[in-house]
Amino acid sequence: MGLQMTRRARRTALGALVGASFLLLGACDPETEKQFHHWAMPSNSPGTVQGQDIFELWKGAWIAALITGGITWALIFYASWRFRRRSDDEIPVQTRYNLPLEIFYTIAPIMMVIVFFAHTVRVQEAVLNETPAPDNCVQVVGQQWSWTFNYNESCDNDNGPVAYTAGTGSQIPTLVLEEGKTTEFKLSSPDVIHSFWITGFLMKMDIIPGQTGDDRNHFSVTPNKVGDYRGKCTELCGVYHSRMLFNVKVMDSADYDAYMAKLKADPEHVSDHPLLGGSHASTTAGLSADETETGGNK
Ligand SMILES: [Cu+2]
Repeated sequence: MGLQMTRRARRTALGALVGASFLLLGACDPETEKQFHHWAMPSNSPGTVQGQDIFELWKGAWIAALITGGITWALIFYASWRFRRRSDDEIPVQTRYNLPLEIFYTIAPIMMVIVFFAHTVRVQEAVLNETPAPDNCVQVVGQQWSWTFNYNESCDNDNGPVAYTAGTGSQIPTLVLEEGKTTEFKLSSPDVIHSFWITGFLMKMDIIPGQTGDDRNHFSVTPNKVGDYRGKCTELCGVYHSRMLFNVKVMDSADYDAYMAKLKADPEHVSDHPLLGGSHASTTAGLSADETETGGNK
């Protein structure tokens, strides 16, 4: 019996050691280490004013979960040690009902869900709050299977002239944003539901086909850190869903203006109306010429 316990204890210690070394090994990689400091979020997050609220919510959820986990583990270990079997011919008192305990473990999770829910609603309100006058407006099109970004000349006129960039299945487009300025995204899809996600901004939103004008899903961001970010589609939207990547560059105002001036001077990137997919989806962007719409080669 004594020997068994020792062997088990030794095995447990070995397991803990292996686990700890995995953690340490992971922490050696600088990117992973940065993510540890960001509670497993991308190292360049939150990246926007609005993302800060989301980041705080995420951190709070982690802390609450860790406290709950700590208490639960402590109770498990305490109970299994304190009420262990002490000899071969005797078993510990068998308790079937404990009303106070049962009330506790019914009420406690309900309270937790209420608190999580309240904070989630609060942050959601803050993040989706309309910004009265955005500085820049971008009409984003997610189409099978890439992205088109229409930069409005004026936020007052969604149907007016735009400068645009469009990706294809084989070329990843880049969305350029201005640091310290609020950009409003209006999301359109000509085909199926996609989802617009800039990972470092900690915020994503579905793109629903059929929505037009001001009824489209939309939200605003105010990037506050110059740098490169990654974008993805997070709605399984077809065979080449995995190709729906885009890059995001946040630039200071001088660089942004220079980029826009260059884009507007290029006849291949200007249009007198936004490209919102439809007939454009298979020509302007989405597919390279040698691929059929269902993904095979022509
Ligand atoms: Cu998609």
